[in-house]
Amino acid sequence: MSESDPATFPLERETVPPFDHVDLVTVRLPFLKPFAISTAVWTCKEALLLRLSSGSTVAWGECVADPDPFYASETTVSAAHIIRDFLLPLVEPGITLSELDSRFRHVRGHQMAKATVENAVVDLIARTKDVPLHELLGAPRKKVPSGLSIGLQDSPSALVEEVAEAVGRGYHRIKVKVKKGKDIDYVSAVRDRFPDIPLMADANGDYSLGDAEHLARLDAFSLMMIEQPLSYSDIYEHSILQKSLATPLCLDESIHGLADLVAAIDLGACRILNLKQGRVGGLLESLRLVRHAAARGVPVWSGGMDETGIGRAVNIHLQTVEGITLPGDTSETSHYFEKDLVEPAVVLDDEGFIEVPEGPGFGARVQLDRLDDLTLKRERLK
Ligand code: OSB
Ligand code: MG
Repeated sequence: MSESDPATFPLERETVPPFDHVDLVTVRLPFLKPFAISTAVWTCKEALLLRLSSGSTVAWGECVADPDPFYASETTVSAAHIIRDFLLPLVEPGITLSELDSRFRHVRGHQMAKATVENAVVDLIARTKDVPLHELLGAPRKKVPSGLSIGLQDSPSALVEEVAEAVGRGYHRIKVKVKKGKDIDYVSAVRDRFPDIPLMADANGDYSLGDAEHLARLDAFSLMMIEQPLSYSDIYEHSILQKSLATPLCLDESIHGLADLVAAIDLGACRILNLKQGRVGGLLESLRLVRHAAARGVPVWSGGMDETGIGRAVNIHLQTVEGITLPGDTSETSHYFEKDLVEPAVVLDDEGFIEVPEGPGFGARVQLDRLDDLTLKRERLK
């Protein structure tokens, strides 16, 4: 393909730098408070990190998989297996990212494992060239808007309190988790107190098509969107549900790559996309999704997986890309953690915006003493 081929991104022509060592590091960061969604309650962030080193240059990729398969089928342990035994052997210095992407397609699924390796390779490229990640993505430095995802609460009033705190901090939009039995009353209480804030709800697949009439009651609350009301594996039923709802549907779990997005938009199942780069196999595939969504007039925002400072920084860089048009799920570090792996922490400015961290690669600097304190396991792969 030629330089000017619109089907390619400059990132695809970057080449894999040589590297000396590869390590998998599992870390566990306690949450300040438990985070509950319809399918799980987490009290800590357990993450698999991939470390690549080349001389004194160290690059990182954070895997967005949880230790359990309650959000997606991949886990930290399945990702370690796929990375060690299938993906890393395909990573050859000198090949382009386009070639790496083709090689990875031979491995079916396992997008989170693929994204981990891709993220580490892209960070190594950026650090080797001494450029920030957003530059490799073809985007200018800019502040990105903030957004908060608030977990399931014990009562509508507890939720209203959480929302009030977030509004006070200046978050640009607020997402509340919902599930059967914790939905209409909860959203209604928030709307009563805050009639005008940009607000949305995320069900993580808790409902079925039989709940269509019930879900239509959410139309009364001017939500920006309802995220993933139906099964993690469904696209088609969302298209049926959308016909009986005024509120736009947003897909998260169901979208694993460009082909899923094309199908979902064509079917009318996805009017807004929650893009998690780790869920779709990495940054390059993310650029493809953003371009397709923009061409179809579908707004995109960057989701989050309550990442450590490594993945959080990657999500911030990604949001500099044109076509990511809505505030996402990028919160301050202090919402989740007392102690993170990196400096500086993510903070909101006076207007609720987030700065892209300065420096090469994803920018934030891993603090080795904290990493040691938070490490559960290390495995040298090379
Ligand atoms: O559904 O978007 C989700 C966290 C873990 C798993 C799934 C989801 C989430 C979030 C939190 O909503 C987003 C964040 O703060 O990173
Ligand atoms: Mg979601």
